[in-house]
Amino acid sequence: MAVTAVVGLQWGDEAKGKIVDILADQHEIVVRYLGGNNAGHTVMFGGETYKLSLLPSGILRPDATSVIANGVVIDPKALLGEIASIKSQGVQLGKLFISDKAHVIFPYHVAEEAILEARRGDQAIGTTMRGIGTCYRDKIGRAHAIRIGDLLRPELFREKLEDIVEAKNIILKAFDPSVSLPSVQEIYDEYLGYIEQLKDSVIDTTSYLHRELKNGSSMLFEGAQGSLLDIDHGTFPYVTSSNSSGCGIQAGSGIPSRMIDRVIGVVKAYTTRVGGGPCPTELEDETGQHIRDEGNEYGTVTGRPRRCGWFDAVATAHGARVSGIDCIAVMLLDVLSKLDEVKICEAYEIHGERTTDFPSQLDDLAAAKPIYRTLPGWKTDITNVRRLEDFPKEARHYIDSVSELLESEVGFVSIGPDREQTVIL
Ligand code: 2SA
Ligand code: MG
Repeated sequence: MAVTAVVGLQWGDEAKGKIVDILADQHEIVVRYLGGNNAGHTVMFGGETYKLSLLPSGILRPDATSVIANGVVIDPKALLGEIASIKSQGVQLGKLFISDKAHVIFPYHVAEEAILEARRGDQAIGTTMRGIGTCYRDKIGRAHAIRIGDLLRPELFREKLEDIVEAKNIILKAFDPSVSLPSVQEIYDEYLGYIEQLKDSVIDTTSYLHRELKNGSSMLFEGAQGSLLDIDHGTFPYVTSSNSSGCGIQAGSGIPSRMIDRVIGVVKAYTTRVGGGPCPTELEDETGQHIRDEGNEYGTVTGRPRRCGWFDAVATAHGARVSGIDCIAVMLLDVLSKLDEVKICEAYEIHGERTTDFPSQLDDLAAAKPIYRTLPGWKTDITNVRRLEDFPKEARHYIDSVSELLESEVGFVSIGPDREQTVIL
């Protein structure tokens, strides 16, 4: 298995971390290419639970190399905190490389996000409040951006910071006169302290990854969030601020997609969403609460209850198309085991018309009425199943229906949190 990518096809939290963990020991290098400490990956092994946010899952394996590539936005304080917390769990960390081109999150990014979200009132995006979107915006805007490589050049860093802090004070105080940002000196000292601790890991990861590809090293690209949160292809503006579908790999790492041998699209057997924005199959009833309880559907980073609903094949197939997948991993199938019947949304009705195209406009998506295919439940504990042929026929039927609607083969079915609770096809 030379170069593999694992990408979420829904609104994040598809349990990508589990698939990455299963594949990690077949790959020498694990690469994160987008997002930041908004992501939450839970990996369980040896009876321990590890919560990762910014660190690639490869970090839990001493023989793997983890790369935080250029497309990631880095809050160095959060990164150092995460490293310390994983170490305190007794893990011997693998080697870590950080891109000198990755952009840096500063306190003014977090402050500005709080102001912008508050101004949206009941239309708030429901972000993770980590300064992700405001940092990406400054990257695209160029004028107020600082990269990891800049922190290694103290004079340049200081010069940029003076200009930026002045501008941020003008902008943020116009919104909210009571805003109080740390001074240039405070930020400068704080961030020089962080980079001092991280500097041995900072390299040009693009050149490194290309060299390793030439050497024949195996690589695993670890997605964060999901395809429907993609800034271009997701449910804008209720999205994250980066290309969180498979599209992001190339820009976020410098590795062209034609060099990737296999893209695995990860889907949950139902739908969840955290934050605002339309979600056509959401169930605001007992069944929705049942799924939330059975699936323990609460945010890893923020602890927010996730919105739950039936599997949405229209939305997920869109995620699958833009991500260019080779197979799917169907996760958390066991969560549906107690239900008498299960539903899959196979089309939308929008303003009286049936469609399987995922709408590009938010008001059309908000108007979409799911057209369901109802399937019988399996009403059996499936957590001990290890082979596809051992699933009850109703569960097989469910898996086959998902595969048919996504026009993709199934590569994995997960029926519990443990590594062993995975049927590999
Ligand atoms: P942001 O903070 O700018 O990226 O938020 C924008 C939208 O993206 C959503 N988002 C997520 N959705 C699901 N899971 C995410 N990661 C954490 C997790 C979230 C948590 O794994 O559970 O703990 O709450 C994630 N990160 C961003 C977010 O909800 C906004 O809708
Ligand atoms: Mg998550």
